Amino acid sequence: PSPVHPIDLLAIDGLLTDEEREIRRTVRAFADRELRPHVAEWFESGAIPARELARSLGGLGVLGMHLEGYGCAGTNSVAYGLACVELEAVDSGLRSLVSVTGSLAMYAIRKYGSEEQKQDWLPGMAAGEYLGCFGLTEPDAGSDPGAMRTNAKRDGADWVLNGTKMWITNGSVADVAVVWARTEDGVRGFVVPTDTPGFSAPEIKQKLSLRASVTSELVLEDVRLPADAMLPGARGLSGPLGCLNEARFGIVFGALGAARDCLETAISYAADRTVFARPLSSYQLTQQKLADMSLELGKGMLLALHLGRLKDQGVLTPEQISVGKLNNVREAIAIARECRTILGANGITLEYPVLRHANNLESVLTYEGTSEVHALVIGKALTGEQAFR
Ligand code: TGC
Ligand code: FAD
Repeated sequence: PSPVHPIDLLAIDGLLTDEEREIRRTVRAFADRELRPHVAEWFESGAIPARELARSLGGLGVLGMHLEGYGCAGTNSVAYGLACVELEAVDSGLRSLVSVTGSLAMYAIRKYGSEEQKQDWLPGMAAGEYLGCFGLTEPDAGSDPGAMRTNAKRDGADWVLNGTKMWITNGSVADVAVVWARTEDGVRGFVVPTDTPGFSAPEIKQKLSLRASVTSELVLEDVRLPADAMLPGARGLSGPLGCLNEARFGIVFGALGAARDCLETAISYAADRTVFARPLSSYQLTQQKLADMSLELGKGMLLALHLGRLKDQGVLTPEQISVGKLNNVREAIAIARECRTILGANGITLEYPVLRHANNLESVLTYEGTSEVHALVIGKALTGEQAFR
């Protein structure tokens, strides 16, 4: 590659191993072949072929790819992050499908599940035969999951779950839901097959963001589960929050994929577009915009890679993940919006990806901890004072 490659000006590629580059190449080729040609249509119609996608993503090996055993690929965290970049360079909704399946639902079962739960679900989820979702947020408890109302009560040996979860990715298409509920013993996680009587998952429509992703409500009305449906290894909020660390990590990388796709589009558009008799790319104002965006993309990638190396050494902290999520999503959305200005009116259509990415990033800024929540996590680390409540 040329030393001034617009998308890798800092030659960060040289910091990756051959295996990481190879995994990235494979995911990028798959994304270009199987996903990119269809994504504008999925976004416009607000419908994705989730089951087919899950099977092809399972075949690619990206579902739970950084988990060990049970049919999972067991790659390092950096390789997982790079896969997220390539998927999100197509659409945040596709990275979401992978994040929620692998980093939330599968991770919860892998980390906190019984041997039987792992055997029952993980190989099928890794292969994309079963889709998973993760129900933490409720209509009145988003940033403050400790305020959840969904509850699980004992009835003999069984558990009976009641409550409502909201904004749940993959909800209506999932075969299995990991649902967090209040019990006498604190918050516990439950593995809920979605065909259990009393469980329903109406899809949320009229979204203006993440349209190429299924988002649903989960309604639990006297959902009766056997005693062994509870995840034995998770007790208290640290259970679900431990899963969020995984998905947030994927977003630290993934958001930069959306930003990269926007910047590539803007650079190429500016070269082709003539304004006042010269290419748009020849104007200083345009070059200033492109230079600033390239700086933020490069810094964001260095940050992501640093956090990935820390994660692979087993020393990454939640506060460091908050630094990455806050910075990289904030910069990605700023880049997407700036690129939209370069495309002028063409920037508002689905013919180009920039406003689709910008709209998607509104969700990414909010889910997995809003930017405000991550600022407060960092604030607490800096001052020792918690300002959440
Ligand atoms: P706090 O009192 O601080 O902590 C309660 C317990 O949890 C532990 N803990 C963590 N453990 C692991 N990882 C973390 N990041 C943790 N943060 C806290 C903590 O040590 C404590 O443990 P213990 O044993 O002492 O009980 O909790 P708090 O109620 O004050 O809340 C803190 C706060 C606000 C940071 C937290 O609640 C939070 O992160 N809120 C945001 C919620 C959120 O991110 N929801 C995301 C839902 S899933 C989703 O959005 C999926 S979208 C994915 C997609 O489509 O891609
Ligand atoms: P609120 O918590 O009501 O926040 C509203 C505003 O108040 C925000 O700006 C917030 O930052 C601010 N705020 C909150 N607390 C404070 C404070 N202490 N100080 C200052 N400001 C504060 N959840 C799941 O469990 N599973 C999923 O799969 C999932 N997928 C999602 C998919 C999409 C497309 C979206 C949009 C959301 C998804 N979510 C999911 C939910 C997501 O995690 C929540 O939306 C998020 O945690 C914020 O909660 P909320 O929307 O209730 O906002």
